[in-house]
Amino acid sequence: MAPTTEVIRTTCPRDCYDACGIIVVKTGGVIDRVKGDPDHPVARGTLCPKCTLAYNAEWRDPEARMTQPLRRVGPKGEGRFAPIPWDEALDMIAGRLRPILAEAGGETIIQTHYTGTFSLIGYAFPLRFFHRIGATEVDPDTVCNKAGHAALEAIFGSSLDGFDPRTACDAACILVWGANPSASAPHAHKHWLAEAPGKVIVIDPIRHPTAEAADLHLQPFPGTDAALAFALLHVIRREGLLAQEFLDGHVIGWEEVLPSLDACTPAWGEAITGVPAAQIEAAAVLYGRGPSLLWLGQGLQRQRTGAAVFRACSLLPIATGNLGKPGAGFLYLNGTDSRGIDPAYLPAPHLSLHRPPPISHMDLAERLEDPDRSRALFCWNNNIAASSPRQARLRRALAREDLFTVALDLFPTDTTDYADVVLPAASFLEFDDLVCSYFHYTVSAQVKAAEPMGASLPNQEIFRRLAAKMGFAEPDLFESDEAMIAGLLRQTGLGLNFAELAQRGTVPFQAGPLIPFLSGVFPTPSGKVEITSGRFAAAGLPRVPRPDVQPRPTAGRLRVLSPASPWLMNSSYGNVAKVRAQAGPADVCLHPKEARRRGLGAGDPVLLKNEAGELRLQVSLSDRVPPGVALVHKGRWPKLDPGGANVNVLNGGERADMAESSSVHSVEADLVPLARTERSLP
Ligand SMILES: Nc1nc2c(c(=O)[nH]1)N[C@H]1C(S)=C(S)[C@@H](COP(=O)(O)OP(=O)(O)OC[C@H]3O[C@@H](n4cnc5c(=O)[nH]c(N)nc54)[C@H](O)[C@@H]3O)O[C@H]1N2
Ligand SMILES: Nc1nc2c(c(=O)[nH]1)N[C@H]1C(S)=C(S)[C@@H](COP(=O)(O)OP(=O)(O)OC[C@H]3O[C@@H](n4cnc5c(=O)[nH]c(N)nc54)[C@H](O)[C@@H]3O)O[C@H]1N2
Ligand code: SF4
Ligand SMILES: [Mo]
Repeated sequence: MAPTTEVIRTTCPRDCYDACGIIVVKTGGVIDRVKGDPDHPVARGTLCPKCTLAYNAEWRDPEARMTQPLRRVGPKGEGRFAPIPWDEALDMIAGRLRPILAEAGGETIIQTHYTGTFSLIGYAFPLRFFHRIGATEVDPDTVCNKAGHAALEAIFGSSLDGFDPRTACDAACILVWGANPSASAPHAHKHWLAEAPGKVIVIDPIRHPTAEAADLHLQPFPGTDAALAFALLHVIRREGLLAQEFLDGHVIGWEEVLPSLDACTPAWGEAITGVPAAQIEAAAVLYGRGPSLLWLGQGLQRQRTGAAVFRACSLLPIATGNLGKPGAGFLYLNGTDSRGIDPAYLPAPHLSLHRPPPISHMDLAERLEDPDRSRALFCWNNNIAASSPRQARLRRALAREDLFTVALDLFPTDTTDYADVVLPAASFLEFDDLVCSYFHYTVSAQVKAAEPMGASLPNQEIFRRLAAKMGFAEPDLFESDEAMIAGLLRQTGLGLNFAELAQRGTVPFQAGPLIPFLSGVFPTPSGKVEITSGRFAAAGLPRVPRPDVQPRPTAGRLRVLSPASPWLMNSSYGNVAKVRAQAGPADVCLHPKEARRRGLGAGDPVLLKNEAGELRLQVSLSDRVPPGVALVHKGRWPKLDPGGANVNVLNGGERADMAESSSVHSVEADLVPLARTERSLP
């Protein structure tokens, strides 16, 4: 008899705008293919190449995955471990935590987490455990997008109520500012933008494939976007495209911005940003006539002046009244609240008796250097040794013998190499959960397609078991996945149970497009858009947004941009052999003129070097990158590259201007040629 074939519909839970629908094909009870769901409106039958490669190789390979709890047997950082049973691993952890809690307090237990998996329960349920013990959270958004959130919340009262992508059919213009959908939202690039009836404008220092496909690409030097926004506003006002009624009725502070527009002519804008005045004119008119959508990238705010940039860019929809109507609005990230989900339900912060202040990723290395303030570290859904700032310093701190470290992951990463105990996490193919795209207003089922590999367990089950070992009794710490999924689905009001959702895969949250701020009332203290919110002054920023820019790098230095690679998902897939083959050796991409000026050619070995560290790379050439900029993609695994480092070794952890957030795209470095023979050094 031929083996039976079974098809399971599920959802990709990576930190990606697309949240693709997946088809898992099983033959004789074993998965033999993971592919795009042809019926899914975003995936349309194909996953991105990186996920296709990873989900059909290492993610299902017991040789590549971690399948048992491990106890360290070598020096920290070497990654030498012995397998141990779950009971022993959890006893060991509980045995270390109890005295720390009794003697030093929960705040000396540092926990870092993020979006390694972004399914709702796998992402948030473990926080219940950390709230219960009063651990110090490393605020996850500080490594990614917190400055932008802070600025948008202050101005609009929310950073999580973006336009509904379905409203693109009503938009005459879509402005993508400092995002690279061709890498970070590949299906939005391929379908959503390509099919939008309106004109597409991209503002990005790099001519990435989305910029290339756009009707208009403005290429400012990094860090000059606030000036560009003001030059656009100058033209918008001059052309009579201000939405005076909206400004009069719904906005606080516009009249304080107006005087500074006079000087911000397109010629001035060109001199400061490098964008030709004619392009500034054209973009301003296109956007200003509207209706227009504004996609604010996360890359855009990873700057020292990230919040100032967001304040300036936000003036565009405000001044032109592109808010609260079809075909208009801004999008940063769309939150789950707008799908009815109570943000406090999964993390259950009420379990904390004492909640120590969170710290920033910018301060993580320093905190971990201090034995009095950090006795233990938990790292889950997050690969800090690859992705957090101050890489060299952080790794030295992680090597502290007395820092009791627990890491959860699917794979033996640079971070797990430093752990005392490693706990193997099950993959998204191995448990039920829900996924909410942060772009599309949808709700999706993540459906178990196989048993957890080896002895691995989903994050949530690991923390339920650890809570039991600790002798905790609060029922919230033991809530079942089934009960939580049912509870979450009830909150959405969709009227579907999990089996029904699983059958459909993905459903829209509502039939037609959501229109945020439709009532004209904003969730700010005044109910209006607050350009001059007191939160800015409290953060030490000017009361009124200004066209300030960051100084260009000093002579000889390059601005290092380290955005998303199309082949990697943050640091995920850094170990996938076929992905590594596609991504090639660690490279720094330069404009041919920049390289020529320095006497360098393709393939030449170089050192990028600054106060924080140095990184050995190979030169590649492309006129997509402007002169003065070095493009080095994020996410490679340090231990698999020469020198055991990646681009974060150059990231000194300097903060953005708000919310203790990352300014990694402001990093500057010198480029030092190496002799060809030095290339083969270890
Ligand atoms: N230079 C530079 N650095 C950056 C950035 C940049 O632009 N430039 N961007 C920053 C940004 S935006 C982010 S979000 C961070 C993120 O950086 P990372 O922390 O590297 O993020 P991921 O690769 O998404 O996930 C982390 C780990 O989660 C694991 N994982 C996957 N599924 C599960 C699971 O179910 N359970 C558990 N326990 N683990 C799982 C993966 O194997 C992976 O090792 O990097 C930041 N670092
Ligand atoms: N393939 C892939 N997809 C991903 C990820 C990944 O690592 N790989 N990561 C996921 C995560 S965690 C996140 S946060 C998102 C991030 O997705 P995006 O928001 O797209 O962020 P980045 O890739 O960091 O940078 C986007 C763009 O910002 C530009 N940029 C940098 N500095 C400036 C500036 O000063 N001005 C302007 N105008 N542009 C600037 C960069 O050139 C880059 O093209 O992507 C998610 N999707
Ligand atoms: S990472 Fe993004 S593009 Fe790739 S399969 Fe997952 S959701 Fe789709
Ligand atoms: Mo991110």
